[in-house]
Amino acid sequence: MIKGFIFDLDGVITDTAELHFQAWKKLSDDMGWDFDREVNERLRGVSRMDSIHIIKDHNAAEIPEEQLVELATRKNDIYVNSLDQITPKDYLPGAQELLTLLRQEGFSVALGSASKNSTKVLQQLDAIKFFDIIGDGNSVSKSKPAPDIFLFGAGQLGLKPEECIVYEDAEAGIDAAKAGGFHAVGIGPEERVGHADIRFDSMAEATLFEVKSHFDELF
Ligand code: B16
Ligand code: MG
Repeated sequence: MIKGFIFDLDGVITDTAELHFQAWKKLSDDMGWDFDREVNERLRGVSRMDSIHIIKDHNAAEIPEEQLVELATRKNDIYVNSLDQITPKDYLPGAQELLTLLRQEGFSVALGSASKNSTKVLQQLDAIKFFDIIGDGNSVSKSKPAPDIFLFGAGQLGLKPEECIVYEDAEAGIDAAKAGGFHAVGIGPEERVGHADIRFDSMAEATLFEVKSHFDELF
């Protein structure tokens, strides 16, 4: 039986991808690096340090690990400053309604994000109240596609993976959910999240009604 839901943050609850893009773009411009939206797509759901490695490799730049950490920190400072502009108007369509309904129906709810800034983002959205547990980049060391972040969330909720549905927008996030034995809802195009148990183009379509209909025998 389904007792809990675990949500990714960026691309599921809100679209921080644009703010990540602007911060990486500023850093890349300062460094004389090429960085565009196509490369940014490859950073979806990927941790900060893995992200800078992808950007470095894309530019065939040779930079010692120590300096990469400094550069990632510089990007993060720009990103964190930009989070002040997020308001409760910035939920992805359907996300706030779904979280409200899950609270009303008494489901357990956890966050399972790669971001180390998730608490700040949830505060800006006024979304802390929707979550029993916040699992994020500070909670585990192995990032997606390892299932650790979702196993952490389920464990903290006192639930087994098969009792939880994970919402994810990243390819590596669906891999992580499946590796952990969770039911997976994919948000986004077929080529990215087509391997989820069920896929929707957007959160607006991924309602509790639709998900309950799909996993009918589990409710
Ligand atoms: P931070 P998610 C991910 O969020 C973003 O999609 C990804 O672009 C970012 O690099 C990662 O968080 C780490 O974020 O630098 O704030 O720790 O989709 O896992 O919620
Ligand atoms: Mg995401």
